[in-house]
Amino acid sequence: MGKIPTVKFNNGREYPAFGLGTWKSQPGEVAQAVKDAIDIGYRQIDCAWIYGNEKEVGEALKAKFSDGTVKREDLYITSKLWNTFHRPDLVSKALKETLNNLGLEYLDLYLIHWPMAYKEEAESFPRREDGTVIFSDVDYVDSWKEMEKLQQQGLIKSIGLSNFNKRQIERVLAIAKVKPVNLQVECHPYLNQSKLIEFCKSKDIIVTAYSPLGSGDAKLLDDPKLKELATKYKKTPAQIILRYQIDRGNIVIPKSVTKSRLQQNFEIFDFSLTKEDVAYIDTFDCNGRILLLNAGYGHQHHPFQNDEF
Ligand code: 1BO
Repeated sequence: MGKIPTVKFNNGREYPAFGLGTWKSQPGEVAQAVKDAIDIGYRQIDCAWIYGNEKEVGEALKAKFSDGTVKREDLYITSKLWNTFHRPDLVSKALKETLNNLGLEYLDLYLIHWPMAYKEEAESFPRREDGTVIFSDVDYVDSWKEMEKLQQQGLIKSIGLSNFNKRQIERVLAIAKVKPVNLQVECHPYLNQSKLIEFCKSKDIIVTAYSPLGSGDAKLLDDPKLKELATKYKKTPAQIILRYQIDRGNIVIPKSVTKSRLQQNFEIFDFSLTKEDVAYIDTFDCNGRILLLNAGYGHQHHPFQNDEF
């Protein structure tokens, strides 16, 4: 079994190019999944306040520190600032809640989860009686300035963005004293994000692919062209898709709570795809975005409303 490759952020820090996604992992199952993943060799865990399971992730981390499997400095923990905490005076409070949930003194990477701010200090999706979400007009560039301060205070090693489009990243870069190191977006063969990745490379920003295996309804995993590639490399379609991201220079964070699948997803460091096969998989793109975040429709900062990438 090969070693997990790393990427280098624009601040000089190395980050594992592979980690465990925890979005949609239920509180009753995520702790065991994190423990199993660390035992298998995973060293990056991707979290977010909105996933509602950070406390259980924290319990698993504590157990793995206590039994001596890993030390804090062996792990790379990411989390994300939710939309109801964008207002500058709430950013530090939100980070501290996440640190408290996870039982950590610092995060390795903290991202603004979405460019849209929602009404502050209410429920996570504050809604009117008609069901529409109540927005806030806080501008994410002001939240970014607070992220920079938290990094200076040593509470975060690196800062970045998630679900931002090119124009929104440019707006952050225009005011940034600290450049974002990372952009986390939905990315898989049916939504390969090539233009956005090319743009990020030109700005020295590493892309993380979330939902790398698609929607989980097996549509992508059953693709006959991927099955052919899997046969050629003696791997599974899932392993081909995960390796595809690593061979493009991206970080990939597949989610699973099943030990055998955690193990299978990890077995991708003993081979690589040829350039031709990466280019071939690029041709599968069909603008197949799964997560549109309809709850943010109509917001001035919703990232996917126009033809922008
Ligand atoms: C609402 C969660 C999106 C993926 O991080």
